[in-house]
Amino acid sequence: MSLIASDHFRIVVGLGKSGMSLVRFLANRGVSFAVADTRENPPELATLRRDYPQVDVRCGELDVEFLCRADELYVSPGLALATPALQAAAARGVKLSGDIELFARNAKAPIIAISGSNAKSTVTTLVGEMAAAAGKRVAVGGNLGTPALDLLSDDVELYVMELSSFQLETTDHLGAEVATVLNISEDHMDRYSGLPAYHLAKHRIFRGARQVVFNRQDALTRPLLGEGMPCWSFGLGVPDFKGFGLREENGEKYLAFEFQNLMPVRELKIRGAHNQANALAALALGHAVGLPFDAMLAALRTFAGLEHRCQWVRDLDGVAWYNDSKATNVGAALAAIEGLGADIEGKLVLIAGGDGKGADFKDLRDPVAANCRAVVLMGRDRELIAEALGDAVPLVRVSSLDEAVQQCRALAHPGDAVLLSPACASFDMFKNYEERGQLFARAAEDLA
Ligand code: LK2
Repeated sequence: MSLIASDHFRIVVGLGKSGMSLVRFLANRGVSFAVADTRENPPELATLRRDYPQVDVRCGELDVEFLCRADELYVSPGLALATPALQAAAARGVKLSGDIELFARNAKAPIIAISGSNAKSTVTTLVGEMAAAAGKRVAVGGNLGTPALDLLSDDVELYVMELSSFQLETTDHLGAEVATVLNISEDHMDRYSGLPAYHLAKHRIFRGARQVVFNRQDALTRPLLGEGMPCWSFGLGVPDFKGFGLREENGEKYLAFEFQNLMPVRELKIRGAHNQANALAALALGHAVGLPFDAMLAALRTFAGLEHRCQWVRDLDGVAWYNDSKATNVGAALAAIEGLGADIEGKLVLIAGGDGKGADFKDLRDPVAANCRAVVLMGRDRELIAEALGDAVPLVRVSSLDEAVQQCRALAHPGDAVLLSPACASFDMFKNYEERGQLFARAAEDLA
């Protein structure tokens, strides 16, 4: 039975991946709806016309009168709620909502909800594998992979959801069994007035949550209204009551819970301190929903990391090539530069640049000076990065990814690593970060 009344009229605003999942959901439940998109030719238009020819679709500039025919709009995460036409409709009493709100209203199994500026895909995937290893019928998706509404099924026992700040902005009441904001660092400053507004959007994940996981090393991840809610924590320090952390014993470093050592850190396949924090966060989330430690640790031992996330591509003439195209903000690039930089004999040759989304790149300067031989800059905001880096290391400007790869080959010495970790979104030059990563990997593989 659907939990939404069918005598109402809805409009799906934005016809991308999640827009299409909304269309399927509403159509299957017999709800009357229309579709609007700001673009003349949205990506899923052909699919919509083929599968749902009866649906009214309006492309191009949003028409307030049309939007006001609906009592609820389901707004794409790609469209700012501050868009004047949306605000005009809201002022006339139209409710602004989104796919995650609809998902939360209809999900019948517990939800593990994961947000943060970085590592949310890694932790979401890890928790999903932990649940599967524990024999749970688990559904994993949201901001990564399958859109939330496509996961809904009466067979599912546990939902593991990655949620972006944009998705949370259109979600009133998530009601997660356990929710976390893994970390907060600057991102999307083209859509938020500043860090406080971004922080506020992320913290909507805690609405209606029964338990919380927070990061002891990042105060911005603590819920402000945590009273009465069971709180678990993770961090790289020694853990205390209800905490996951690291403990050293006889020269061996362990993942630990409270006063119990769980597993030597060296058994993890994913490298770097940030990945140890990711493993601890996943353990905390899994423990909160009662997953047994043996299954969770087995999943940790086999997980080798995500595509486009500091992914090894090839070795050539003593140089290792890594694809970290998923680094779409400064915090992510820093984790890769410091993590990989500490792991290699030589230095890094870094490829950075793209759509900086209004970021301040100054935090890159010292880690780049310490870890990089040179930086190859591309994309719309390359001069902003150049300015922030100053004379820390040699800078090379290029106008294509292929050219970047050629330059890296010439710059790198044996023992070095080439790292694509752009600290920027890809939309100025590519369809998305996946396409950027694939083209990089192909260009690197094609080097003779
Ligand atoms: O900001 S996003 O959540 N993701 C990008 C980022 O983190 O910068 C990914 C960057 C990359 O290089 O791949 C985001 C941006 C734009 C979006 C979106 C999510 C546009 C969209 C859906 C989701 O559809 C556009 C429809 C507009 C009517």
